[in-house]
This record gives sequence, C-alpha cells and structure tokens, in this order.
Amino acid sequence: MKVLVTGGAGFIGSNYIYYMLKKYQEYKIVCLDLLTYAGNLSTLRPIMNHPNFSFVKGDISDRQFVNDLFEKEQFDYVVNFAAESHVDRSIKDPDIFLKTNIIGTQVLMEAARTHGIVRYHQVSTDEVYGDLPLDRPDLFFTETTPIHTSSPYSASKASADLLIQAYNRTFNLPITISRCSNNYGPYHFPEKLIPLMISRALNDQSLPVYGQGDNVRDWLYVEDHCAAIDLILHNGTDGEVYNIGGHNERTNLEVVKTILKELNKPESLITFVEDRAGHDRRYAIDPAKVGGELGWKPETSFEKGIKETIQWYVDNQKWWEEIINGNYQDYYQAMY
Ligand code: NAD
Ligand code: TDX
Repeated sequence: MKVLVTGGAGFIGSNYIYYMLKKYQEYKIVCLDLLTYAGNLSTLRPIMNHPNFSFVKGDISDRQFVNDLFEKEQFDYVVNFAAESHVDRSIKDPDIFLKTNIIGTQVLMEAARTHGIVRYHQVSTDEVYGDLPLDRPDLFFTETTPIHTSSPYSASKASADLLIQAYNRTFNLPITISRCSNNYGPYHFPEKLIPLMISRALNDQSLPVYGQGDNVRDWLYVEDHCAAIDLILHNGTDGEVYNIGGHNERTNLEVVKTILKELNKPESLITFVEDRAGHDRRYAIDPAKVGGELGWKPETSFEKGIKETIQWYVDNQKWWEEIINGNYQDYYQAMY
C-alpha cells in the first residue's frame, strides 16, 4: 500500500508518519509538504533515509503539481493533514486559509477522483461545530451537531468538509472525515497554547493567557489521534464523519498552572491579555461513534501525556529554539 500524507512536516502529520512507519513495515509513505512557517524538516530528519519513506516539497493547492504527483505515484490512500492551522493567524490574515484549506482540499480530491484511490481521509477539527456554553457540562459535540463556525480557520475547515461530502455523494469518491479535539505532544509548533507556555516558562518569560483563562479545551495526546485515524482509514465506513476526543476537559488556566507546577516555575509568570476575537468558549467531544464502531479509546491520560510532553520540550530545546529564533520571531513580535 502507498499512502500520501500531506502536511507531514507539521505537528500531527509527522507523529502520524512515525506511527505508520512503525506499525506497517510493508507500507510506503510519501509526505507532501510545502514547508510553510509551520513545516519543519528537522522533525523528519531521523526517517529521511528510511527505505519506506520519501519527502516531496509542494503545495496541495497547485493543481498541475498535485496531478503529476498522483500520476507518478498511484497512491492507495490519502490522509490530508496539510492546512493553515492557527486560529489567531486566521484572524489576522484569513486569505491563505481559504487557499490552502479549501482549494487545497478540492485539488487533492480531484486528483484522487481522476487517478482512483482506495480512500481519501480528511483530518478535520471539532472547531467546525462552534462552541458550547461553559455552564452546560452535559453538552457534547456529536457527529450530528450542526456546523456553526466562529473563526476564518474553522470556517475554512468546515467548507472543506462540505466539499468532501459533496464529492462522496456526487462522484462516489471514497472518503472519511475525522473531527478531533485539541492535540498535544512532541513536535507541536510553539505558537499553540501548550508548547508556547512550556517554551516561554523555560525561558522565564511571561505567559499570555487570553481573557480570564476560563475557556475550556478537550485535550488528546497526539498518538491517540494517530491511532484513531489509522482505524478510520482502514475500517471506517465510506462517507462517514467520526469525532475523536478523550473526555479530557481543562480550562486554559488549569493547563498553564499544570505546566508551571511541573517545571517548578512561579504562577507570577501568568499575564492575562486581551481576549481572542470570537473566542470559542468550550469544546467537548462525544467519541461514542469511533469507540463503538471501531473500538478506539485513548491510551494516554492527560497526567501522563502532559508530563511526557513537558519532558520532550526540555530534552529537545534545540528543536523549538531554532523555530523561535527564526522567521517565527517576527510574527511573534507583531502579535504581542
Ligand atoms: P501544523 O500547522 O503543525 O502543520 C501543518 C502542516 O501543513 C505544515 O507542515 C505545513 O508546512 C503544511 N502545509 C501548510 N500549507 C500547505 C500547502 N499549501 N501544501 C502542503 N503543505 C502545507 O498543523 P497540525 O496542528 O499538525 O494540524 C494538522 C491537521 O490537523 C490540520 O488539518 C488541522 O486542521 C487538524 N487538526 C489539528 C488539531 C490540533 O490540535 N493541532 C486538532 C484537530 C484537527
Ligand atoms: O497565547 C495563547 N494564550 C491563550 O490563552 C494562545 C496561543 C492560546 N490561548 C488560548 C486560546 C484557546 O482557548 O488557549 C486555547 C488553545 O489555543 P490554541 O492552542 O491556539 O488552540 P485552539 O484555538 O483551541 O485550536 C486548536 O485546536 C483545534 C488547533 O490550533 C487547531 O488547529 C485545531 O483545529
């Protein structure tokens, strides 16, 4: 089997490639990544010479390029992680989100339709459902929760999901979609909450918490997400959406305090800053479908996962320092 993994130089895509190479010794994995600010080849360095792995630099929204790649490689599976993924950037500069997340997805599906494929899997997000109130802990996102997006990022991901469902219905393209909650773990780009707070705390810098820090996210260790995608790719039902989450809700302030405690740093580093525009209050996934139909359940508790993640950032300081000292720094200065 030959699998195209797009966005594999990013956070979840790279973890997925490591997961797949370990699990399926007979699979060929081709990573297609544009290496935007968020893509980092050093993440894939240990497998660059792996006999079952190859890397191609390119843009998923480049029709000719993608078509030529499909023609040459004859993929069995496509797993699309490639995206502009940061909500704050989508508020500042939405255009690229439409190009990559919507057009890029359509270009991949067109190529899959033209060349034939066993399955196209879209890595989507719980953000397509909007948010839940803070005072209704009994409510969860299910696969039938209406799409109700808040940010240009989530609207672009929802648009892609709708296009994929249209390609399934109209062209019989074999697809599945997964909508996962917030991931954390190794190789997470240090603009997102958990790696940002760990890297800044290690440097004794202030930790910018939006609003009052009471927004709630449902955190899942990245390897558990990878395992769920693998199950859906191979055993999921054509045309179906699967929610993925581990019932692990925390306020942002709780997460930041956990990181500070683990690193033995003072809570005085916390700085409350202006809230994110349109800030979603609470995400919470009901994972009953993927659990019931495919037998998936998360393996890593938050207590274990966050400890290991913090240790990874302590042990791999060079990885994130290179990012922070590079182009990312200009963006970071403009934001705060
Ligand atoms: P990331 O930003 O870390 O990685 C995105 C990768 O896509 C990067 O390597 C980047 O270079 C690449 N890319 C961007 N534009 C491209 C283009 N035009 N062509 C080819 N490659 C391109 O993102 P992530 O956090 O790993 O998220 C991966 C996917 O999972 C995204 O689709 C995101 O919407 C989804 N998702 C993320 C989370 C989360 O918590 N991080 C949760 C649910 C779903
Ligand atoms: O500096 C910060 N301070 C802060 O309080 C940052 C970067 C974030 N936050 C808050 C905003 C959110 O409530 O922390 C929470 C998490 O923020 P992000 O890490 O930006 O993630 P989120 O907006 O929840 O989106 C993430 O989960 C869903 C991913 O980035 C998306 O790609 C995924 O689809």
